[in-house]
Amino acid sequence: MSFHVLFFGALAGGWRTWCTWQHLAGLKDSNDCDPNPCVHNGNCTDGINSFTCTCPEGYEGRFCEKNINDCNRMTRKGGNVYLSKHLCANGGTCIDKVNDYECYCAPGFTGKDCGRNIEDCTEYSCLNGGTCKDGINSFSCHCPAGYTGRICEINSDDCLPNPCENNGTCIDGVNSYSCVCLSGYAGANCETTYRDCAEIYKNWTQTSGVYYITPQGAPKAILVYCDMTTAGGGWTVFQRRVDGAVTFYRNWTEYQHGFGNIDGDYWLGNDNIHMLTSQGHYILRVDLSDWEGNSVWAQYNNFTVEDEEHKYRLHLGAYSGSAGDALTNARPVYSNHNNMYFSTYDQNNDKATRQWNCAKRWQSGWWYNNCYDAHLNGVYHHSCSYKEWDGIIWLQWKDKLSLRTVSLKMRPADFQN
Ligand SMILES: [Ca+2]
Ligand SMILES: [Ca+2]
Ligand SMILES: [Ca+2]
Ligand SMILES: [Ca+2]
Repeated sequence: MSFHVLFFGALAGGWRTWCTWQHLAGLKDSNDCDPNPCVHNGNCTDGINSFTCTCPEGYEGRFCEKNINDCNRMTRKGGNVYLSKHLCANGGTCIDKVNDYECYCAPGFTGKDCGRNIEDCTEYSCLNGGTCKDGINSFSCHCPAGYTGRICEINSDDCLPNPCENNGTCIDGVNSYSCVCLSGYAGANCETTYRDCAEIYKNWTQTSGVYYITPQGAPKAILVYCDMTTAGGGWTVFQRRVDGAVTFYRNWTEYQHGFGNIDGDYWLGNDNIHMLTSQGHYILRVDLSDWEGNSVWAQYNNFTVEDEEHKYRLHLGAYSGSAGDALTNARPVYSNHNNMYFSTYDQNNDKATRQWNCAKRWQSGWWYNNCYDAHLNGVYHHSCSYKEWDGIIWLQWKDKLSLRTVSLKMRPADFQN
């Protein structure tokens, strides 16, 4: 009995297994991999009424239909899982590919992950020796002294504000400048002035010509002709007659301020002559020539001319020279000019014994006495024709004949060339 029960028990269990097998066999399970349900070349494994897709790298999903987003790839480090931070760095845009990704980099970056800053500096980026520093899609220049601008292209203007004094012209350099000085000025900034032609001779040039000088007390520089050759040079010429182009029949104010052409016939002006002779001990030199080509000279020590208040009174010391002394040792019948006041036709300060206005009578401005032995501002005659007093006269040389050229000049008594 017991065996019987056991048998049937065993039989019952076996039956069920068998039945299951019989049942499945009876359905004849088909190949679920035919046709291959796996896309993207996934490998299909048939199961009982099922299949399994083994996907190639880059795909997932039941049918391998899903392209894994490689832009959100998780990486594993030290037991932590996180989204890779290095995918498309520096603002690059990630495009998913099959088992791959591609980065479209922001401007200025390159590399698989846009991690590399493109070098924007070339040897031509910065001019004039500037140093280039790479930036993001840009560069900056560190400029050497004297240059500015984005690429050091601008030579900064060292002439602003103008460092040159006395109307000197500034020439911009590289982190430097140079001044082109007006005649009569010198020094790096044209700051040096000269009080007379003797200083120009000693400190600047020994070439005769027109220069600016600034006598002590002068409100501004004045143009003069410097005679740098006669008797050692250094002469400040304050009167000159060479061609008669300028009339010397002028009024008080004109003689006060000066007139004429500085490179021809001119009178420097009584105020200027006064300022010049007030600077120290000056000597006066007179150079004369006649119409036959002869020339003579005269010099006087202690030459001074007083100011306007004292009517530009003339003072002269000892004479020397070859012309004869027509200014201080005049024959008594005529005139000694030493200590005389200046006269013009509109301001008569002469000592004429007749009822004359010497300046008007002889058409000149001069240190008249009664009226003259020397008359160097007289009318210019263009020939040697005898004029009997009228003209440019130096009585002690040519008597009453008018001369061809004359110049009056001064120089410090202690001048040494
Ligand atoms: Ca199957
Ligand atoms: Ca992908
Ligand atoms: Ca760069
Ligand atoms: Ca410059």
